[in-house]
Amino acid sequence: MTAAELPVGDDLTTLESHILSEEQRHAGASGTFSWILAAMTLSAKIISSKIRRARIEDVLGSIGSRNASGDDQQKLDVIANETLLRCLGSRAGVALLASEENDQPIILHTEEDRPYCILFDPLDGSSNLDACVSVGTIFSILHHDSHADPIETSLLQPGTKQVAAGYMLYGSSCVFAITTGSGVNLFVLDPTVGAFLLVQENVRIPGAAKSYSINEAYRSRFPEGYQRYLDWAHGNGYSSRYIGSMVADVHRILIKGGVFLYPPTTGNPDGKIRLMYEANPLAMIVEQAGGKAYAGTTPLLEIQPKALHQRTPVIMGSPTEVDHVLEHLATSP
Ligand code: AHM
Ligand code: MG
Repeated sequence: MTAAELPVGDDLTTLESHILSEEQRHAGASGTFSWILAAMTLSAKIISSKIRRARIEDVLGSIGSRNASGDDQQKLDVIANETLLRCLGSRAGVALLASEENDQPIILHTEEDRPYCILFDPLDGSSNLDACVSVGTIFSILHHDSHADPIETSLLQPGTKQVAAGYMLYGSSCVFAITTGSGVNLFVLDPTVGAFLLVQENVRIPGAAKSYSINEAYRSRFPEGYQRYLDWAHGNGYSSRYIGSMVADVHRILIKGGVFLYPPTTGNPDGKIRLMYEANPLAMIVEQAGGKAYAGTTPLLEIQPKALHQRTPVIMGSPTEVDHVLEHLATSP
């Protein structure tokens, strides 16, 4: 009798089993991380299904109030935020939760055996929801410093300290991108079985692509270096793509290459993007895929945060494309 061969195609792996097998490679791992990721995937499935039924359930549109960052809150911002808080709030190992939608962080536990803090933007790009444009959840995981005093200061760590980061993109398919510091893996939700399946390991961002992503309507309010970069790009055959959901724009750049920019403007000298909830996690993903991320001329992940909701200028994407922007910033006053 001859041995049977595996059926055609590669092994099928879910996000949960992938994380479990990664954890088993670390001696002494407690499994806490897997529990947290299971909460993230559950949140993603709930939020994804809410978005798909939003028009039917009449949960589109604004609720008429503003969040901690001063943005108009959508009904689905609140639903996504509550879903994440409910899924993560009871997980072992989580000390602190911080959301772009909440003024203050939530202190879950103060015991020493709570090793993680989780920060998230529940629904990035939510102002586009009424038009059925892709939106996403962005998250960042940090080690908790149980000696931090007051305890909330444990959250104020630079992006270089992130243990893991990722996003769930609710687009034509529901994608889960994650890094734990050794490359980026991509999973897609198979709605027929309710599981995120691994579709690509160790994603690499294209080294160059003649494409930029910026709200060019604000051009006259950008510092001179950004305006000169845009002139240079116009003269060099670049095309422009701007979805207006950073998570979707950055995902497109991860797959197809290019550069995402949200510069300072005369009205907002620090730009619009939130450092802790949007810029840091997406920068970790981009860098882990071989790209670069800067805040002006400073490496983005090295910024020491001073406040939870602080904003930062952003340049991230393919290494060659980020370099072109930096060259123009370096030669401008
Ligand atoms: P949000 O978190 O309130 O949705 O705001 C952030 C979003 C980003 O996703 C996007 O890149 C940016 O705002 C778009 O801003 P603008 O309309 O100024 O171009
Ligand atoms: Mg956002």
